[in-house]
Amino acid sequence: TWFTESMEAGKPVTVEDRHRIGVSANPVHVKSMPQTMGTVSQYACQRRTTLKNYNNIFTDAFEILSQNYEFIESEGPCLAFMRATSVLKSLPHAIHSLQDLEGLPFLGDQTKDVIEDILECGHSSKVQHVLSDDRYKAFKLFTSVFGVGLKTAEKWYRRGFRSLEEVKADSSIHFTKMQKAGFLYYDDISRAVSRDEASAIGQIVEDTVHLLVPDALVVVTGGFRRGKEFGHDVDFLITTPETEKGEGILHNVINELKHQGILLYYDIVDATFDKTKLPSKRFEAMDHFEKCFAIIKLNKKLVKCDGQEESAGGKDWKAIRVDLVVPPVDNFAFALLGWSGSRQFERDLRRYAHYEKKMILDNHGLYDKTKKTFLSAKTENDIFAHLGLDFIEPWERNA
Ligand code: DCT
Ligand code: MG
Repeated sequence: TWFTESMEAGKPVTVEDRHRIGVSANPVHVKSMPQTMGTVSQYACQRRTTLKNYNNIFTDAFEILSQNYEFIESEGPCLAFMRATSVLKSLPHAIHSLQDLEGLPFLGDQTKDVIEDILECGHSSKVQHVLSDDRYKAFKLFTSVFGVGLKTAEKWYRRGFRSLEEVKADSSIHFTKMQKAGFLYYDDISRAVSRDEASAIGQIVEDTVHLLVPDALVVVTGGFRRGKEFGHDVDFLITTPETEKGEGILHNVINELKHQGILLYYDIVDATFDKTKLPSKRFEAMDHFEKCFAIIKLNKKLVKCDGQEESAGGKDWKAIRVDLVVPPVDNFAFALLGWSGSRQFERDLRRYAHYEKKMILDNHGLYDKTKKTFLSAKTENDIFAHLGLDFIEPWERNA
């Protein structure tokens, strides 16, 4: 591993080295494997994963396989490949041989076979097989439409559809409002959102919010907070220091965007927050904050470095997917941590809290089952401290 290599090279192992690989000076006890010096933690929240990925050829393959397992509802292997992907992304070096995998968590026989294949012939036959599979191709295509999840993809696949044209042409299908927008703006929203486009959207959202509540806080979360150059949407948290001032803020922001004529689609989900309820153990469960899934019409003139790519129909705007989430100020730190992702980082934060700390973490709060009490937090730092974890910067959460 890189660790023994650097030791053989006689280089002292620095604190920075430890931080890069996510090994603290006092590694926590992990039940399922020995925690020796240089061991990569089984939890993404104890690793530092930047966007620099030395193992793309393997993780790209793993991601295709894990998505295929998701499509065929094979949960165990899906999770196994997601976890292995995440471990490889955290490594500060490329894998060159099977020996390099020794001691790494979640790199079992299944994943080793794929790596061996790629090391030997440059590609994985298993991946090639999936890429040419009818079901995989159809699911990949159908779920690329905004508002289409696994259930709908399954339905369309079973009815024999294989292309979006076939789906659109069938007059017996009832589309949701979301799916109608998904088809209408498909060319734009299936294309990645750039960082400059995200900034332009951020300016619009911020200006609009501040017009209504000057001291409201508007923070970009999701992939762009983690430093990504591209994303599939732009995620924002909006909160007001005093709860009363925030009353109706989301509805007012939406009305204002409508008034500006740039709101192409929106779906407001009202808050269903109930303080008496314990945090949910299920990660995939949606949080209870008031939120809005929207599509905003972004004038290309507002984008600093507009790409050379011609937009569909030569229009001077691009439709952008935007999520606005409005947590109460007391939950802000938890909402920020939850919405910053990555999804794997969040899953492992919760798994770590549960198994190592007997705590339940979600987007609303942190509950200590031993003390039978909620632990409050003003900042993300507070939450990491409650969990006994070293702070991981947002750009190190690309697990
Ligand atoms: N999230 C959450 N609960 C949900 C959905 C998402 O807590 N029901 C979190 C996990 C990641 C974060 O919000 C943002 O979600 P995405 O926009 O889907 O992910 P992303 O990392 O921003 O990826 P992309 O760059 O593709 O937008
Ligand atoms: Mg996002």
